[in-house]
Amino acid sequence: NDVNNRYLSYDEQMQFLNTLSQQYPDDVKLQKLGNSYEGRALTAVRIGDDGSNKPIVWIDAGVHAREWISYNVALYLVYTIVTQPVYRDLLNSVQLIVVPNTNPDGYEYSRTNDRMWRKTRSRFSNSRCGGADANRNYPFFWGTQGVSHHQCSEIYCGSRPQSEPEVLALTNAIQREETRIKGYIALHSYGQEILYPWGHTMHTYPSDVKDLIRVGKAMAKAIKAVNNTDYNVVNSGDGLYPAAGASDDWAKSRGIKYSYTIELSPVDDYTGFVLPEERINQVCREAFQAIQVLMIEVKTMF
Ligand code: 0X9
Ligand code: ZN
Repeated sequence: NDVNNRYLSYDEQMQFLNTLSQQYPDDVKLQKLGNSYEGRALTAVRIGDDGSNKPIVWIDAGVHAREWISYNVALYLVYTIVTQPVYRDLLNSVQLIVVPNTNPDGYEYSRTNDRMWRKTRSRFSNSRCGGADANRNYPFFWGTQGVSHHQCSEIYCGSRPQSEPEVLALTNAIQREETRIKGYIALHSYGQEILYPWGHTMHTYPSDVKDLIRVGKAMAKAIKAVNNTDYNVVNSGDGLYPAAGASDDWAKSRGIKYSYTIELSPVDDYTGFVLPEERINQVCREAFQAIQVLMIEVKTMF
């Protein structure tokens, strides 16, 4: 398959998922969560959903359009866990929900017009600038720190929490099952970091931060075992920068215990967001190991 050696268009991504769900109808169920601003379907892939009450790990990717590697990591995860018989056991005790493309409008714009596009593609009347940073648009300490209220900014937080249809669809979908969701990862790039809450401000941590660090380090260790790549485990507010209205903080605020943002490869700003296609495969294999660690951690959480 293609997902580990080239970047796919949104249509190709959907095609890939459709084919997989036809080949594995019992294991791969596609669920439409809503539409993007420009009307593209936001699709969740439900894996190991056999109707029983299992803990859920929720993975979403590509809220920032230019972070292309995240889409491939999400699709590789879906493909690998479904096609490799060795993961059958795990899927019997944990359900995986993957939203491989949370910002399809932005992604297509990044592919065709502006490689460095980050935001959604929503339009505002009387403004020459469009789009909001969907990772500043979640309803938790919305609009407070590390955001801009100017429409032309790369970190414009939107006119109100959940102003972006993509964020509204995702928050609604997560809330429908939040009591069962024990792990959440937002896939981003770049930096090779596993970020844990809180990120809306500095020097502020959840009461169970020790658990978040412990599992974060286990994920980093699993990544390193693949090809000696280092990912640092850091608090997002202290180690990166405070930024309010991000999905990881919101997920944590809803009671999802293990909530992270992973900044995938590279670590250097030489290639930055423009990761060469030859490197897709390794990044996918590394992130897959980290996600497996999280699935194993939550499988007894009921
Ligand atoms: O700024 C972001 O949204 C993320 N970094 S990125 O370079 N991919 O844009 C980090 C978000 C970390 N989480 C919180 N600050 N809550
Ligand atoms: Zn990002």
